[in-house]
Amino acid sequence: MVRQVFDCENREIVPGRLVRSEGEDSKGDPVVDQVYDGAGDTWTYYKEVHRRNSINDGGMIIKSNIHYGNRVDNAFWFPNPVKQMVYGDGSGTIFTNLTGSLDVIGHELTHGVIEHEGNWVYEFQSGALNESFADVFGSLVKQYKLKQDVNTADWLIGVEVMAQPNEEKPIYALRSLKEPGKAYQNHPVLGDDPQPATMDNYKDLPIWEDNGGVHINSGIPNHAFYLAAINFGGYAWQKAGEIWYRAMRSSQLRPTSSTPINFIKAAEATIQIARELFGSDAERIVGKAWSEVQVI
Ligand code: ASN
Ligand code: ZN
Repeated sequence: MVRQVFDCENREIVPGRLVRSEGEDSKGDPVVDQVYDGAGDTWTYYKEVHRRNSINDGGMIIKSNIHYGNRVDNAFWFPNPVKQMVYGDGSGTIFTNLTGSLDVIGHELTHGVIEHEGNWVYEFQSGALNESFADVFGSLVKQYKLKQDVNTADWLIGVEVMAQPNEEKPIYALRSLKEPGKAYQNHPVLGDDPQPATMDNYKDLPIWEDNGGVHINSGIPNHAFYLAAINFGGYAWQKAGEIWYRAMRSSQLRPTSSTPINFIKAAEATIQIARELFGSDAERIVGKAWSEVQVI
């Protein structure tokens, strides 16, 4: 594994100043160390569980930029041709510094992995699948690191990075795969968690609202993954995670310019891969999960 951490020193210029390279000791900024360790945990997850060598499966350097801009409330993968991670420090109203949650780091780096596989267009159902797979693997990176089984995992994204503006009504997390729509309530800026868990609550949004709801309708495939993992039991990365990983790489989920992928195609691909990898019981478990969220 090869990592580099860059400090943007509150400017919005990428890359920032190189402050830590692979194998070097920590130099005192805890944010540098968090992102260095989190990138390492993500690399280790993909290598040990799915035998993938880094974001491009070709050993590429994982570059992380921290202290990006002034109190920026976001973290994101800068796509091709930059191919680097960027993390803001958070405003203290919505988020604290975005390197604080390993599942957020795993989520963002998974956007890089997806770019090198199906490269699912970031809008409507295709974008919601891009978001969902980023959440699934973000959560799995954390579960693997903590060796949590499906029952001990919290299935939440971003617990540690949520600012707590209201002590009486704690804000738990940014998203929940277990209970989409219940990650937070009465947030002073974000309001209530808008995620549906099933297709009867699918939000048909225009492109200018969250790219057609990519962070909203992702609750549906997120919950399908959760239900499949719970029914397999044990460690989620061993069966459900491997099936979803193979689906991410599958030719079945390669979009063409005329036909984007969608939830039904993701369901069909994961069901078929479940049978090929683990047999008919697995096929039934994955099929039941997608039918419980009303995709099939
Ligand atoms: N943090 C966000 C995400 O990874 C950035 C974005 O909206 N693309 O989904
Ligand atoms: Zn994302």
